[in-house]
Amino acid sequence: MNQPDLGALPGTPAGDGWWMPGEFEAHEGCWMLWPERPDNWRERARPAQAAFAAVAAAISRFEPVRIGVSPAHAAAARAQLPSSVAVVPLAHDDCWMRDVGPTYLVAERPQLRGVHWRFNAWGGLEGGLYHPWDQDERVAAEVLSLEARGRYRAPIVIEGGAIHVDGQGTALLAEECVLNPNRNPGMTRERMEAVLRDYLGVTHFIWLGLGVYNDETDGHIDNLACFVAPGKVCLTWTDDRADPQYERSREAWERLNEARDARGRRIEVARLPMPGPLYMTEQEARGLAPSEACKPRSAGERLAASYVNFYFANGGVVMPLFDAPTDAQAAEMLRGLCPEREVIGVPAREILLGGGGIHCITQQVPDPRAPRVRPTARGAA
Ligand code: KQY
Repeated sequence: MNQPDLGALPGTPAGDGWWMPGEFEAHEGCWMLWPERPDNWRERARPAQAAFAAVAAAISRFEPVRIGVSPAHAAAARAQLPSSVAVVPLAHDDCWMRDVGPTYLVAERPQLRGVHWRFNAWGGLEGGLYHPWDQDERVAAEVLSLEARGRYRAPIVIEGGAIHVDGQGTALLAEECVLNPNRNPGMTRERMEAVLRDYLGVTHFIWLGLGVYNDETDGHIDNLACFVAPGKVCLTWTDDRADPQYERSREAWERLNEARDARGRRIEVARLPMPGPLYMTEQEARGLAPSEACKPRSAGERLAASYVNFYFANGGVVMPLFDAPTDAQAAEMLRGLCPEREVIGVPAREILLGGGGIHCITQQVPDPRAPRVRPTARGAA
């Protein structure tokens, strides 16, 4: 039973004229969280902290970055981060700002609001990734309150990494995750679409099936495919028919080729090569603190690596580096897809070992001053 949330706005974003813009649109800045827990991040999270600091430094070349840090870690984080990155005291259980942070909304006026989704650590007590998650559940509300922005409390469990939009009325989603009963048991696709229309201001859905093989989020879209512009999607891809990712990507490719967006356009699809396959090593697994509170990880586990898990910054693309030959191919493709942006690679294996990528650890704050027109339903554009 959802408790009434007295600090939340009444009504719904769409009803009030708000919508989620595309990530490729102008930003005011970026939020991140600091990795701290020794049961998810090896060697007391030191290698992950170095990787997060490198991501923050790369993004801060393009836009302001704020990073939420538990008070006990504030001094150590400050010492590891460049002075261009602001450190903000913020309690959290782990560090996936994409998933626990607000989904920002824009309107035809220079302000922002945010959606505070319900969070259950990617599946709750049956199959979720850690417990408790009560501090993570509050991160979106804390961030919006720090920024004095209006907050809508959504009635569903979902994570930011499960949602991509084109900012013109289209949402791109994966069934494996968004319709998974471990998030919202008993919820139908129709009801889910109705809630997402209300809270994202979208009018049209492109549903893909399964996400990336062995992705512990149950197939977040942000690891499989993303919009690089309205009408243009990039998809993680392998030509190896024997790889378990092949069928997943092939099916997504077919669905994207058949799809239309909210404005009735066909989707142009670019295939980004998949790295690896990559696996956790003995040494990496040995560096994790044993714990009852966190999903165990072991040597030999396939890692859900994907170049689609990059971050759009103002004038830049910050992409994960995993594996030299495919890194170069993916970077080349992203330069071709986003010729007006500088593409920067940041080593991301340490982030991958914790179960995600650069997109998963970031949350863009849209620029509320960018001129925008409210998306309209198909045919009315
Ligand atoms: O895909 C994402 N947005 C987040 C990955 C979270 C993994 C938790 N271990």
